[in-house]
Order: sequence, then structure tokens, then C-alpha cells
Amino acid sequence: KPFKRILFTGAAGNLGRRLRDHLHQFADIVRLSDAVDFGPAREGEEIVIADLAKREDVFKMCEGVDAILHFGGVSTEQPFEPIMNANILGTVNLYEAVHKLGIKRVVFASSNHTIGMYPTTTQLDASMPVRADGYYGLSKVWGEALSRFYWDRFGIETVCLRIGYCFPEPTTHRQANTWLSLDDLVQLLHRSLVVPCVGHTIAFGVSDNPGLWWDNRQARFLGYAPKDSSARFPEPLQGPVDYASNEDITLKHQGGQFLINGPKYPD
Ligand code: 15L
Repeated sequence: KPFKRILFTGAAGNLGRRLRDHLHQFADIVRLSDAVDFGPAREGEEIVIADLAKREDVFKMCEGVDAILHFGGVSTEQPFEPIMNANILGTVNLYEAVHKLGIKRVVFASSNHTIGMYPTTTQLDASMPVRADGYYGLSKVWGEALSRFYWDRFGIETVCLRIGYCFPEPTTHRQANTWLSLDDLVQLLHRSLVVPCVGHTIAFGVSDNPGLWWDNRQARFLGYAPKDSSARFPEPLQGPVDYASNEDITLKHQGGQFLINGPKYPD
């Protein structure tokens, strides 16, 4: 196994729950953490309940690990304060712990909402400027920029995965275009952990879907070769949508539904 002990944050979340049984291939001991209690540890696991906004919690959670898969934090559009605590202060605490404790590599669950304001008629690669679609997307932009800084300044490696729609079955055209299968996500995590020099890399977490908006050429050296495609889901899903002439902002922009959820600023 590549590592003795890895940490996975956000273990009680959507992706954490689905990934749990797949993490053992990466390390002898998988430390799982979340802000909420999610039951007892199974064989080969350790559990640490930690609030990302609390520095002591974060240092304790990171103690003795070789690499981190950081999936913890707020994962939807919310008022700024919870996002600020978990995603902005939380990543500052995490990277300070990573630096002080000498941890070499992080895989950061970024999001397609870092580029959600791009029109759905635009093809993107990872070098194009960010265009977040709300506070949540902006917090992921922060995580990408912060991890870039910790690479430039301290040589800590991070792969940022701009994950698309990672649920079992896409049901809309957008979900099909941005779909990431669980197996492909596991492959991406594996490549992100074992490829020798990743520096600071941004990759799109997406399967080999028809009509992709995102081009992963800058991350080709990771050797990620998606095995799944949303083409296997029912036909109507793939029907052409005339995004450009449509007035619906959720169809015009890559961020989809997130466009109508924010920004949530109290009156
Ligand atoms: C995300 O970043 C969310 O965390 C996830 O729940 C999905 O909504 C996904 O993006 C998406 O864009 O579909």
C-alpha cells in the first residue's frame, strides 16, 4: 500500500460515505474525520470528530498522517458564515497543520462551481480564469489559491479535483455532461496520491461523457484514464439543449442549479 496512514475529511458526507470502503487500498490505516458523529470505526480505521474551524481539532486530526484527502466542509450554496468557517478558515487551519506537521501531499475536493459562471457553450481547461458561481464556489477558489501558495512557498503538493456531478445516476443533461462515476473518482484519488511529482495541479473530476465542457490536458501526466461514461444512461438525457438561446440561467451557466441558490446575504 502506498501509505501507512491517510486522513479522509468529510467522512460523513455524500462522497465520504460512498468512498469509505475504497480507501483501504491507499493505506494500512484510514483515519476518517467529520464534524458530526458517524458511528464506530471499522477494521483498519480510526475516527476523529473535528471542527475544521477549530485549530486544535485540526492539528489533532492531522497528527501522524502521510497524506490527506480533504473532502470536509460545506458542499452546497449557503450563507457566507458557515462557508467561511468550514471552507475558508478550515483550509487555513488544515494547511498550517500540514505544514507544521510535515505532511507531504493533499488531494483537495474542489468543485466545478469554481467555474460555474462560464456559459455552457464554452469549453474549458484548467488554465482558464476562475468564474465562481456563489460563496461556495468562491470558497473552493480560495482552497485552490491557498494550496497553490503552500506549494510555491513551502513545497507542499496538492491535487485539486474540480469534481462534477458525483452521484450514482445523472437525470438531467447537465448532470450527464459533468458526471463522475465512483470508480473514476477512486482512480483519480489513486493517481493523485501515487504519481511522484504533482506540484500543484488542477484536474477536472469528470468521467468520459459525451459533449464534455472540460478538457483535462493540463493534468494528463496524472495518467487518469476514465473508464465510465454517462452515455450508458437513458437516451433523452443526451438530447441537445440550446443553451445559448435559453433564458433559464441554470441552463445558460455551467453551475446549473447553484445559480439560483445564492448569494445568500441576509437583508
Ligand atoms: C458540488 O460541488 C456539490 O458539492 C455537489 O453536491 C453537487 O451539487 C455538484 O457540485 C454539482 O455541481 O452537481
